[in-house]
Amino acid sequence: MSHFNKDIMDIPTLKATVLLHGIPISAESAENWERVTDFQARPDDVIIATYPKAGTTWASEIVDTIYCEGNLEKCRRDTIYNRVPFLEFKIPDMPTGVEILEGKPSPRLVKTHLPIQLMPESFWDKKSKVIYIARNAKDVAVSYYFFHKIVKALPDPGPWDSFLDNYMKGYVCYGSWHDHVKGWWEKRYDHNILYLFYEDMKENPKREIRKMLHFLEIDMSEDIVEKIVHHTSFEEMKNNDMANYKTLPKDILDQTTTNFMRKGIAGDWKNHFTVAQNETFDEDYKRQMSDIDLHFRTEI
Ligand code: PPS
Repeated sequence: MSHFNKDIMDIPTLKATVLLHGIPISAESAENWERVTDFQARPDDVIIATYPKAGTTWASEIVDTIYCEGNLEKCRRDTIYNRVPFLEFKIPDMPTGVEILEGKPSPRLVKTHLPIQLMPESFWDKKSKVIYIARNAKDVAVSYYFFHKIVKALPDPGPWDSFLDNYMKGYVCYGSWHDHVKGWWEKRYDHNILYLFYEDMKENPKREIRKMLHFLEIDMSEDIVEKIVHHTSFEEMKNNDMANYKTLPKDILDQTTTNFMRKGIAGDWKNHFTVAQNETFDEDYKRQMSDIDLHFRTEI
């Protein structure tokens, strides 16, 4: 696990975060922490858990479309952040994720970026189902870098080189990618967890949607599955205002320079990592991931 001391909290990418049980979390969210910890789960809650930028919105749209039995009209009833509320979300002058979730009828879909050790206990007590999506560390780094530029609640990422360095050390909101993916992987058989990979979803979305359906114990005709594959493709979601976050005001998310739905591919890191950055990253990665049998594809 990464170790933090007080000095590192001066690092620019950790601005506006505080350490909660050793994990940097947005200071706003931390203010609401008791409500998050005490969150009352329901047995039929379905949680989409991810490290940021791993495909949360994609998986959320898929699961909501499954729950709407492929009725696209129904999927357009509201924005993705209202259909699948963000558990630990808190920014000024908006209802918190917990508040939105408490007001929702069952079955609720819940988004979270929490590392497994910070999940509210109630999810385990109630045996709620969790779909964890993991994405390779390099593409996440690039996606997270661009996201820092457009989301106002996160600090400016600074130059790419220093962002990458801080990311490798876990000095970003939600901490170390390595610890996050490993933590969820190690506990995947202790709870009701389906662990999937973004790259597999890109390679064969229908196969991965079938895995979700099996896990959720839902039967679905081939026609509807095909419809879900199409509706949740990158191009469709990019143009769907109920999924692309375009409904958020600019002072929360400013998509003028970069879209939230940016590229949606596996392997974009090659356009951003220098040869030297890649070597340093690979060396560090080997060290951090040597203690676990968990393998990612950085291209497909
Ligand atoms: S967040 O803010 O953490 O909830 O972001 P998250 O949704 O996890 O990740 C955003 C990245 O996922 C890409 N995306 C998709 N890829 C493929 N297919 C579909 N349908 C899709 N929807 C979203 C999105 O483009 C972000 O990745 P990058 O690499 O930045 O394009």
